[in-house]
Amino acid sequence: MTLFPQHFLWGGAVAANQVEGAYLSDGKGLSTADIQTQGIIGPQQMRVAGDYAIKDLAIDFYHRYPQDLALFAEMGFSCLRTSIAWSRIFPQGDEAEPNEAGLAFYDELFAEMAKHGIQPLITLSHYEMPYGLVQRYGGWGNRQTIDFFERYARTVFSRYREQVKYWLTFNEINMSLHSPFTGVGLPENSPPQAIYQAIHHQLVASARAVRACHEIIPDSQIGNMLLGNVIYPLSCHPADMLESLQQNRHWLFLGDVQVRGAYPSYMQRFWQEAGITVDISAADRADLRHTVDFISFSYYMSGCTSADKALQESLRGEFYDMALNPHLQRSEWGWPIDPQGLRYLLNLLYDRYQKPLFIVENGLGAHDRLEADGSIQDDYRIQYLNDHLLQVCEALADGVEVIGYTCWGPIDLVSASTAQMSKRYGFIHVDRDDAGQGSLQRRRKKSFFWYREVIQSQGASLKPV
Ligand code: BGP
Repeated sequence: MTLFPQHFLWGGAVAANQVEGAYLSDGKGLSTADIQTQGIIGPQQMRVAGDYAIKDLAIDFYHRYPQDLALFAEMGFSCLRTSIAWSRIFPQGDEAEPNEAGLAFYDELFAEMAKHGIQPLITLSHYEMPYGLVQRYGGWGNRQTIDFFERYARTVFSRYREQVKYWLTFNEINMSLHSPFTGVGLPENSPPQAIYQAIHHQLVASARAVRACHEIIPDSQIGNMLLGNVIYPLSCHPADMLESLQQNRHWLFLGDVQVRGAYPSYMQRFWQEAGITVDISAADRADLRHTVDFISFSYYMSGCTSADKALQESLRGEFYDMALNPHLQRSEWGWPIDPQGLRYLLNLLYDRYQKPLFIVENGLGAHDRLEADGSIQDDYRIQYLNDHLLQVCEALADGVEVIGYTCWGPIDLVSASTAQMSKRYGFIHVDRDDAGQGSLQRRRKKSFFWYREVIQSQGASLKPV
């Protein structure tokens, strides 16, 4: 078996709004994530005054990070992916000066990570933006938001230039096509015309952040972040093959822009046939030429598509309109489990872009049971991660350049899609339930010791299937 390279970055990934809590502390403004009290997918229940949301406290990482980082270090993490909450730095989004208390929090967080030799991988915007920008400017629908974002990005690059060498621009940038409020701060029922225009503004902002990062921190690397939405044809019928090519392009075009610096030609036909006109200026095209150093992505599942839309609808799963694959088992939340899909995706992206790849999310959300002796025997999680990591080994053997792996939620956190605590991903259990009850105590699960061994042995301890 090919083992992981020596400088491979091992760790976990979290997002500010799913762990920090302290949602209005030290001058932080409301973010779009604070507004979505019930999760990011499906019918939105927007916060009204007096509402409670589980993320208001989340797992209180804001105050407990020293203890949590010590546990990550105990597992041998060389990297932790988290995000900066934009509204801690610019509470309303359009201020001329940043909020010093917000900046100071991340100074301390990064200093603590450095003590443990944990490299930060920082997402500039993980499913959140200052809500003020939505209320006053219409979110990413407005070009001015590009300038506000650039100001924010330059502020944090300048402040943390010594501490942070790995950056990501927008989390799962393709998500806006499914959940426009989450991705671009537009109403959920926005027409495709408005969504593609907002996405375009975000792509320009991403490219401007790449340029700023290269200027301000020359020894840094900055990547994009895609939801690895692999879609297989439901059959080998040529029409199904073509349909899967088109469906994959619906998310890959974002990677094409961020990696190659221009829209791919197939988008012209797509927009034309859909009656969409995206306003792209000459200055935008020049900005887009600033391309990422590496590609990062999340991978949880694969899906299927068919040219026969009635058939596809009849096989529809839990995730958007993807049809279920009859060959795959599913998680308790209905997400198809497909380890080989990860090898497929790594090869697909490497064939297409020949850039280093970073797997920045992967994992199994599951109910855990606390045994009478206080242990958690999460063998299902171990199995899931073991099988996926074996496929990363296969991709390495295929010659794919993979620079790191940060599995999702190394510590239990609030689910993005459902706002549940009970959908657990962690190696570390957090005592808190869906109603917000619990001591917040941290406990090592069986998988904690398993992951520690995987990291220590550079993958040699993985069990062949
Ligand atoms: C990704 C998001 C994460 C995360 C993960 C798991 O789409 O980037 O924020 O939450 O999915 O999803 P969930 O929390 O819904 O189980």
